[in-house]
Amino acid sequence: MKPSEHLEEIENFKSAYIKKIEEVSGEYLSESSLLNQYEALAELVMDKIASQWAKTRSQYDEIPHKRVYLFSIEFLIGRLLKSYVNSLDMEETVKTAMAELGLDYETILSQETDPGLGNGGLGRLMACFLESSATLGLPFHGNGIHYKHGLFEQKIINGEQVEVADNWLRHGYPFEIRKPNEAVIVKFYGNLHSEKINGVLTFVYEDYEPILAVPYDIPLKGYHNNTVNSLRLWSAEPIEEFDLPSFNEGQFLDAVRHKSEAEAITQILYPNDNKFDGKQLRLKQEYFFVCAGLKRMITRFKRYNNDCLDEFADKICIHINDTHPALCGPEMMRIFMDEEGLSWDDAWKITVNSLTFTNHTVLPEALEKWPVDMMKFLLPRIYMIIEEINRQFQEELRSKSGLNELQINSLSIIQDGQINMANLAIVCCHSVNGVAELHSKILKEETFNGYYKLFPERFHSVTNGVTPRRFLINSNTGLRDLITESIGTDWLNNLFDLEKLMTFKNDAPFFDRFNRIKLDNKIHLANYINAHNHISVNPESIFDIQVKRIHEYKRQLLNALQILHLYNHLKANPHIEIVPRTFIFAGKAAQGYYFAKEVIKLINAIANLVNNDKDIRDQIKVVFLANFNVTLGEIIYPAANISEQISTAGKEASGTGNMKFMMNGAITLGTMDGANIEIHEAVGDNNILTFGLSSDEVSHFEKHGGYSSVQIYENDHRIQKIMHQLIDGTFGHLASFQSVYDSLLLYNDTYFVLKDFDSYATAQHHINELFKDKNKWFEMSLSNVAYSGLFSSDRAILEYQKNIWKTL
Ligand code: Z15
Repeated sequence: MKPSEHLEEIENFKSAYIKKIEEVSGEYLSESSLLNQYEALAELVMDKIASQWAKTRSQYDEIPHKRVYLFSIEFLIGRLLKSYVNSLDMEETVKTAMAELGLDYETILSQETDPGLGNGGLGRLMACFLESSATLGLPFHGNGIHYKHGLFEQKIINGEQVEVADNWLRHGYPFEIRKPNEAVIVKFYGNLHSEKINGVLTFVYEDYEPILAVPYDIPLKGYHNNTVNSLRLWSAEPIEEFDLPSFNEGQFLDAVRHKSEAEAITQILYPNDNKFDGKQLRLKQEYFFVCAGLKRMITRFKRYNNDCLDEFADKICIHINDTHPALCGPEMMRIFMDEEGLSWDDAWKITVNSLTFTNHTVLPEALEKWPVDMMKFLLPRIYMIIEEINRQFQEELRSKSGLNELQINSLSIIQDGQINMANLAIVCCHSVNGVAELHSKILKEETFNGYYKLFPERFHSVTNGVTPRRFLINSNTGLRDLITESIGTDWLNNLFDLEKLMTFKNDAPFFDRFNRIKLDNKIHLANYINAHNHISVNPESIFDIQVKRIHEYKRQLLNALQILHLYNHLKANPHIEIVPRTFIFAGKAAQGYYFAKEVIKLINAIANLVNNDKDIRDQIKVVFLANFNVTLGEIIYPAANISEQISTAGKEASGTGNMKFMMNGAITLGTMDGANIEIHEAVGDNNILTFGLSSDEVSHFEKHGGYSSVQIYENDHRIQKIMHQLIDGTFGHLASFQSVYDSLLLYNDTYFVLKDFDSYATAQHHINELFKDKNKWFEMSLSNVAYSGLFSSDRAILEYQKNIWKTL
């Protein structure tokens, strides 16, 4: 763009904005509230996106590529306004226009809510996938739930987590469009009976409760292109608004009951991550968005394919994100047979050929198992189909596989009165994949070994990725500009290009700027910490960060205990000088997860002890930041020196925070778990710190009843000391961490915290030494940025296309 055109664009934008302010507020700019200023900007940007949206839709219809529909019960999309502006390549224009109007762009952006429609990694991964596929120009759409209340907001009061209901729709949401004319009906409960209709035995479904599913569409804009895809979120509503005054009392109560029962379905996101909580309402949610999404999609497909379903599986891929949407299998069978009149065999072919499945965890407590009785009661026809899928599958095994009855039973979809949803998904889908190499290997060799032996060709692996637009380009603008000035702009479209940065490893001016950018990012985070926690931290200290859901297997406890030990060490040796260290934590614990909440309490208790102890002379600081979400992550990742990825080996399927930190130049301190293994391979042994048991060692101990934590305790004075401190009044005479103590010593330390303690502490000490060598540290940090190309979700999407969806 010529400078004169740019000036004109700014002027046009300013006048359009002034007009928009009046439209949204009925006031002049000078009188308008901050919220109105944000709304006006959001609407102006949405206008631009909407016209590209319409165009993308019609282009997809003209040249029909195979479409991918991603079904997921969570989509953690984060704030969108800045993403839209940057993807439209309008950052300069909007920033300048706002400044010339006397407005602060950052403050306006901060008015946007962060839709918390997911718990953690699983939902955020889907958002990264949607962003990448739009950026790659692929027809790829999301299907999920329009929760009225997303994940709770976390407050920390007296060192403990307090949950406050999320209300992201409080002021309305400018980036969604409600589509009432595309609503569909979803049916629950009721009875089935068979009847001959025109001589054909048919199942008649009666006395069911119909619920209206209304879609809301959110546009997903590609970066610097014209593609706009959709995320469709379904909201539950009562089927008809009754004419209330004319009702008698009984009907009135029925109507009110129906309304609130309908709305309950999409009222709230279940706040568990990696944990199955078998509530009937959750099963309702799962079927609700599966049924609505499939119905709409099949209707649309028929309209564009002369009512013929023959080519369905060639043109559509339905991807199941974890087992939460696994009812896609039986629901497709139901629609194809009961509504479209196909035979079982024809319906089955289309179903299996269009479905693919990603598993995201091997933790047994996360694997979904629904009671048969609940399924039968809530979804009688679906249950009947599941039974028939299982019966035919077992018949086939009996006739072909040579397996004995015991083996056949172990593969059954229905076991001990429960429906094993992973088994259902594997049988109904032609592809199953894990999310990192180690995870996929465990799926094949352990978790789903029986199925792997039957269908080896179904098993794949795609290592997760994250979008570099959100997690580097838009959130670390200092580093973005340095990279572009150093290696040009190709890296924006191909993250592997970052490898060129290695040519700067001996470049003094680059070294200075690289370090200055990290320092500025740390100052930014330090200011945030000061404003929110009233703790002053030293931006020159090592920022050592662990942010993620609080979970025993992620071992925030190991981190906390090591800090306590370091504190003891400094107290006992007052002359010791260490490189100052700021330990930062953030993350939510599920409301009902007692142990995880105790860990939050412990971290805050340690923070209190350490931060206020004069003997420590500010050499260590501990900070727990409240309410970790996508927005806070965008401030944290760019400011990190150390990325803590310390899960018990074999438990973290992949991790994606590890990739976000790496892209921003943090050095991983991690176990050989999940995608840490690929990070290690990408950066090389010198640019990562690994420690702890391998997953083989962990599973060996597990097969032999665990290890003896008491024995470790008896031989390690450091551990004896910290264990006593948990219960001896160190944190005040009311604060005792007996349950933490017991889990480690009495219940034999299921997650190997004490077993890995020594190796972890050694690695932590090593960091202290490494950081003193500024050149060495710079090279490590630079290598992490330079070799992060593999961890772009663009690469992940391309692999899915090639190996799983066969759309390449
Ligand atoms: C969740 O966030 C993940 C897996 C699950 O089964 C559920 Cl229910 C929630 C996470 C994994 O724990 C994490 O390792 C992985 O990186 C992420 O999914 C995306 O695959």
